[in-house]
Amino acid sequence: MTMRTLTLTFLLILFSILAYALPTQAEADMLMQEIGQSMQANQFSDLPEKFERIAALKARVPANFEYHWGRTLFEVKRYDAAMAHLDTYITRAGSEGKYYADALGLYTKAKNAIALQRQGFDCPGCPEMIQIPAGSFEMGSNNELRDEAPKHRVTVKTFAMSKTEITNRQFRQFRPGHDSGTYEGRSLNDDDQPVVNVRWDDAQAYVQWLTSKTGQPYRLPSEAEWEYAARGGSTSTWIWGNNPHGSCPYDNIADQTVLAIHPEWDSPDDESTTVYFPKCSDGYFVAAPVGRLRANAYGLHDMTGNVREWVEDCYHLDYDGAPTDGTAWVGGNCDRHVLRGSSWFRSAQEARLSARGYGYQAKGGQFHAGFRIVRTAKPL
Ligand SMILES: [Ca+2]
Ligand SMILES: [Ca+2]
Repeated sequence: MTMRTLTLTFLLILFSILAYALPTQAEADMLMQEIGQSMQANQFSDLPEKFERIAALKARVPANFEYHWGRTLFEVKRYDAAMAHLDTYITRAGSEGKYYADALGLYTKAKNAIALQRQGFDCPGCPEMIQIPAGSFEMGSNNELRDEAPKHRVTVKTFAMSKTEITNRQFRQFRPGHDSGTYEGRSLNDDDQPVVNVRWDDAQAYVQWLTSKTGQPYRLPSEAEWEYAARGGSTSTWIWGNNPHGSCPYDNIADQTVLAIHPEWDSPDDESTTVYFPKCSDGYFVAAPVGRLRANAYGLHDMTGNVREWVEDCYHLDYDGAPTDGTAWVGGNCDRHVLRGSSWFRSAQEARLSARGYGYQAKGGQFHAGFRIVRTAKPL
């Protein structure tokens, strides 16, 4: 082979490499530029796939590439992946690296966020969430109350539910001026009492706010999810069993504590058909701080007591045609939304696990009704 042929062959190979390499580098540079602009505008959601593309191109990248990748993943709350890239940056750049201290700080924050998530929190101050396993159950009852019938089998996917009702403290992170009010001079407004005087759409606004704050898909529970979670596998009438007078360890409802203050509210004649006041004292006249009484089998507190709880569903007169897949029933006339559980102001009859109630959107909030939240399950 002559020198001339060798040179030509060399040039040919070089051009082939350049022809291949230049567009690759050009694409990487373009992506890098886009990433820089988005980061300056604090917009991170589209960036992880751009970093992945650049990595796949195997193009030349700036020294701080791994740091920016890690920071982006941190911002979109993919903490495990963020830690991996920050770790790579810290190892490669060492203490001389421009972002060394920042990377260490973010690494620690990501680690703490993961630990918090494992304990059931999506952010400091967020409601504690409990993972509810998937399963199926018999929803409703075939008693004399039409709206609980027909009893029907419902299958529910796994989800996470707040351990307690949403508190005034939690709600006021969203709406600082919210006032839950008083009842007969007693405060309903303490930080750890459940938020009340909220309309169904206030509850919706809260879950939307929490979703945007955390990036997690929060929502109100469907009525089926609520009853499934409240039962925790129980088929008894009440979470505490079948004796109406056993409520006090579990539920703050209207009982002897209330009658001691308002004996005139007693209605013994009605007890044959409707249980109003269990013969025990839970110690609370108005709303108790959440989580004070015994939890159910899933670790949820105050499901059927303390305050009534908004769920996603519109109120229908019975379960004829209700979904059986655990989703909310939202069609039809939706002037009323379902409220579940009894409250400090209501009876043991309404604390039955199958009992249903409702509230009118147009009539505003109630002084003994709040809500709790769920989020679609995610692997932790
Ligand atoms: Ca009570
Ligand atoms: Ca409740």
